[in-house]
Amino acid sequence: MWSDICELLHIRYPVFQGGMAWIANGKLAAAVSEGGGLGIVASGNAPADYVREQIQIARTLTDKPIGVNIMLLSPFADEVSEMAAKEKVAVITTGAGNPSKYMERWKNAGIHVIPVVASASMAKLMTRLGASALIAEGGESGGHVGELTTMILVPQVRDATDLPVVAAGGIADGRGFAAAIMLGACGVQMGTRFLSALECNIHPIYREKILKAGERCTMVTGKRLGHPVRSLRTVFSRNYEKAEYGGATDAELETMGSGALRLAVQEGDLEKGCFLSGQAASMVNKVQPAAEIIKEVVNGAEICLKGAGQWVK
Ligand code: TUI
Repeated sequence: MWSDICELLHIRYPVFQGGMAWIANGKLAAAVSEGGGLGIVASGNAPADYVREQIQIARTLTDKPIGVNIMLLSPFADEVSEMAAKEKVAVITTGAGNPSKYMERWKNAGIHVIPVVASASMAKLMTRLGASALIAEGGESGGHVGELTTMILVPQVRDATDLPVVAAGGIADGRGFAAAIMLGACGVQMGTRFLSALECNIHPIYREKILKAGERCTMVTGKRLGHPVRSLRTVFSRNYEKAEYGGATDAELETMGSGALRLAVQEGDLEKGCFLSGQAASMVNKVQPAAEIIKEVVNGAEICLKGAGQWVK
């Protein structure tokens, strides 16, 4: 597998690791980049100092390109944005909003800006503002989700821009990768599949929940507050849903949600923690090094794509 995005970013395989808040640290990002993909340090709601430290950790572990994901709802988005520009990371991806106001600064620092878009109109805007590529993320993904599925979003983003498109949401093996190529993508981003990477430092309870997850393992909560989030179906997410539709105030919901990502990742707290996960959790069944995950997915896609000719007589 080789595509425009490999050329552009100097990576071996067109595989990005999603910028998962509290999870995608310097160690995981470096392992993915060493494996030939693009490792991404997540900022989530963390201050700039923490994110800078993680970039530095990644840089001690690999000399390959790494990216930083900026979560635009974060109270620290401004300072993380400035820090990432000063650090001159290879790539900035963004999530959960519109990064327009930062784009000029990042581009002037020589950084490739690759925003996550959840619609074709956002894809057009980001193209106009000088993005290097786009990530089209469907609602099968974990965390903050848009309305459209990957199947519907990717072809429409393909038609809306001439930029390279990376598909995300629901992709966890070679078949998903090959399907994304058919929809017009030139690469994929995976988050949930990397939750089982050896180098991914999540609580053993979180990892176990992902490995054992069945096909109806996730649900979306948070629509009432305008921030729909996909997570594992747990005591916490069921209680949150009950509160959401059972008359809890906005302030009560905010209190339930605050700190919930950290409690899942670091404490494995099934009652107060929010275990973000995509629908693909049911396809994640083994712990293996990040580099092996990349190889397996790429090999699987190659087999699918090479065999695709059989359908045309
Ligand atoms: O950002 C994500 N996934 C995330 S962010 C996150 S942390 C969080 N914590 C609490 C509440 C909310 C988030 C956990 N997971 N994925 C990228 C993504 N971006 N998916 C969808 C979008 C998106 C949606 C709307 C991007 C742009 C957009 O445009 C809105 C606008 O302003 O026009």
